[in-house]
Amino acid sequence: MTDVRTVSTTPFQDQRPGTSGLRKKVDVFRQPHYLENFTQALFDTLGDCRGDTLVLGGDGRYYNDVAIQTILKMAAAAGFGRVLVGRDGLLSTPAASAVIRRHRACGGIILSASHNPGGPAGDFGIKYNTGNGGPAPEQVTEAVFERSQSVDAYCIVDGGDIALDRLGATRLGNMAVEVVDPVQDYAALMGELFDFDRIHELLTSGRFTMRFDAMHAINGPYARTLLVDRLGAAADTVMNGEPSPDFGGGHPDPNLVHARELVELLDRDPGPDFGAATDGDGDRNMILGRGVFVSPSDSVAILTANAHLVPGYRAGLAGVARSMPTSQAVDRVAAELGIACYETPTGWKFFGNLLDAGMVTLCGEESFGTGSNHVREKDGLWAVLFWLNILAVRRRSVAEIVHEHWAEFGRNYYSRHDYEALDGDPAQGIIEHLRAELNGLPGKSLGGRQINLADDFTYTDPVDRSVSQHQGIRIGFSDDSRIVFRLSGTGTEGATLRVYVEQYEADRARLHLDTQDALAELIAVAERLAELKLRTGRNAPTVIT
Ligand code: VG1
Ligand code: CO
Repeated sequence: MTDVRTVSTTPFQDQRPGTSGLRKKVDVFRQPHYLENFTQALFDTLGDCRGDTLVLGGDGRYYNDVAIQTILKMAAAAGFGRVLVGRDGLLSTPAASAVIRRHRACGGIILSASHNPGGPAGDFGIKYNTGNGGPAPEQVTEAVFERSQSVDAYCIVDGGDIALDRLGATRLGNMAVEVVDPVQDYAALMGELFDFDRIHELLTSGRFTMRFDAMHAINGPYARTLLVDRLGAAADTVMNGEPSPDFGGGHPDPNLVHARELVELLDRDPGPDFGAATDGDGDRNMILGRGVFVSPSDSVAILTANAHLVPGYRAGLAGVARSMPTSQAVDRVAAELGIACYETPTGWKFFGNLLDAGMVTLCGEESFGTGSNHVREKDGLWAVLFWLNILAVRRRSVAEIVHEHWAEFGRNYYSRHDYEALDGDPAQGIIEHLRAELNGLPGKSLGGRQINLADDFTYTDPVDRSVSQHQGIRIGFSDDSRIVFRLSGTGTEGATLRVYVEQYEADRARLHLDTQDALAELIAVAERLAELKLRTGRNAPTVIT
């Protein structure tokens, strides 16, 4: 029997989880007792864990290895019966969700700050997922925060570090530590959903080439196993495939700015037919074709429209859901299919109840997130395989599929403008200024458009009726255009204001405009409403996606 040691501590004020777990600079997490306090607050909130199974893994970023050992020793002290930990402490976010579900664990801890940069000067994060495999709902994260504010001691077993480099079981006190293959369960699940024979045929046909950019992050081994070993893609398909603690010094965010190497490859003539990238923890995805970038909002709409071509979804979709700022492209497909489309606040945790209740099958967010009821997280590689399955069946190029989709449903021009690392007060000031204006806006005309909706989005969960307020300022116009303003809940430096702009276009002659040009008038309206230049002191956004 290993001794449990009780260590006294004092609370940290800043342990409230954001959109997706607790994210801070590595230096913050390295403060004595910081990680331990939060972990103890979590275990206290969960209650009696004796005999339970916990899943544990992370995206391999700097501090992952240290944190894993601490959490293992605290889990043993809390009385967990068994911890399933990915080899070398690694699990992508969607794979962790799959492992929780397959092994009926009570929950899991994922160490990641997702697409935020890593390394000693970068970010670290910790997130708890419940037994359904999904991010803990707000009630749970709030309870953990509450507990963190009064935690005065934590429990830990003493002893040396556990070797995590070999599969198999060891013991830590009374707890079993099982080191599992991080890819195996996930790969098996993908094989159940997609037509691997058709995809294999496409990838070995000699008429199709692709590149997958793992961005030096967690998905390298997953992509190599699935795309190269199982599906026959060329050996050089996976680029930046070795996970590294600082993501090769890069920013593991799969968008046109940070995945530039891939974007440049796709721009070459002749470039690959298909390109994709995923983020730090493997849950985000970017899809590219020759000469075309598929906006994430369009991607979820296109997957919905083509889901009947994919074995795992052939039986039909129960419904779909998108986060509030995501474009309404998928709404049009849902209407055509006669299925429900739900609008939830930003963050994957809000899809959990709908998925658990069988009310939706596919979900998506504008922030490069797509997923389904196969797990309870967004899933980057799943989205790539879904696209490959569609491409294999339809034998059309990515551009043709996108353009045909617009021709059928119209196009929702869409863009997000981020103002990063603002001072907290002016950022909050913009939201408060808009809030104060809301009542006077409906009925007003701006830039030739009539406002028919202006509110601060409140969501009532259709399943458990829980209410989430202040989820973003929505301004809707009579022509279905929208502008949304909200503050990010994942940043670690100052405040980030996100401005989301959307405009619907049905005119076939106007389906191929440059996105920023098409949205120029609406962007000007956003500027007028929020006084962005004046209040941010910036002439332009930091990042446009
Ligand atoms: C952002 C995105 C949101 C996403 C969240 C977590 O949150 O906007 O859609 O769910 O990141 O994704 P925020 O609060 O910064 O806007 V990940 O891949 O960073 O876990
Ligand atoms: Co992520």
